Amino acid sequence: AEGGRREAAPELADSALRATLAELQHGLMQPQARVSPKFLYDSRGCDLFEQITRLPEYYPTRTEAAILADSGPAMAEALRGSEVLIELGAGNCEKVRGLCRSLRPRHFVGVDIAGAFLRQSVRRLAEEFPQLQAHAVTADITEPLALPPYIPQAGRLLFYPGSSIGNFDPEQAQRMLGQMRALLSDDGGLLIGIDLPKPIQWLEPAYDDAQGVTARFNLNLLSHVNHLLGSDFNEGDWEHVAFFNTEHSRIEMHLRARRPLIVGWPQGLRHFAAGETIHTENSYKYPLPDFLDMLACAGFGACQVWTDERQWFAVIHAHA
Ligand code: AVJ
Repeated sequence: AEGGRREAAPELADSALRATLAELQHGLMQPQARVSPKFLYDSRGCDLFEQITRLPEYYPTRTEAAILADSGPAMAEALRGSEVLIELGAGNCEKVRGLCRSLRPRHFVGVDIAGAFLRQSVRRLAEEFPQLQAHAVTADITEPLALPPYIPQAGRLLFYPGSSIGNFDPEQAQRMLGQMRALLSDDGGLLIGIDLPKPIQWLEPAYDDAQGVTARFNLNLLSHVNHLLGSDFNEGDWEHVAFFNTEHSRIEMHLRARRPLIVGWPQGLRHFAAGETIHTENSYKYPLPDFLDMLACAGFGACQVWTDERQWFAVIHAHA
């Protein structure tokens, strides 16, 4: 399609925009084209992800919520003294409410790449918990994270729920766990949710639901990329694909070209053959022992694990 090219995202700062454009272009020009899953989360993407968490097929959110609710008192005991609750990828700040109630921390820090959405959620949380000093930090948590100097060092609990760590390949996940450990002094800890391996008949529908919400979520990435890059992707030219890659123990999401396509943007273009894909997301399902090894390698100490009766999902507290 011609004539659809716009100026690239004018609201981003120059250097951030240059880095984003370089990253997008580089991924799109690879033999197996790819776009990072972080580009799924523009404001429409955040709304669609919230809808996904309520789908009957999407078990992770409600399974984790049930674990957090059912293990409440035992968990609160294990997490005693956590004065500074820091949620990575906080999004709508929905999951942290229970912890705010049971732990009564003095500070909450929400960290997320989607700044405007985050600030709104943090504002709502602050209204609900008037004693809480609530802060919003807009950051890409894959980058080494520096927290503002007014966040106390002692008594930090990092909260990384939702199996978001599953989006990263094992090497990067290992690196990120190391970065998390580096944010903590010896009295700190990490509370992390991970999705566990299970039969494909449950895994695949969770990422390819009957109502097509996940398909819209995946396709929306193209509109976000158009906005950032000034490209001329048409959602209608692409099809949502999700499957479990057994060898790597991960769900893969792709967008598949329905016909031969030429996609252009101000600095380049790419031909796609019919059936060629853009890889948009991995969602790793780590066996629990493997993940506990990764925590130990990152320098974490004793771990306590809570899970559901089917062992579909685990919430792990790792001491610094
Ligand atoms: C937010 C990364 C945990 O991998 O399950 C949901 C994202 N992608 N449906 C996941 C997602 C498609 C989700 N995480």
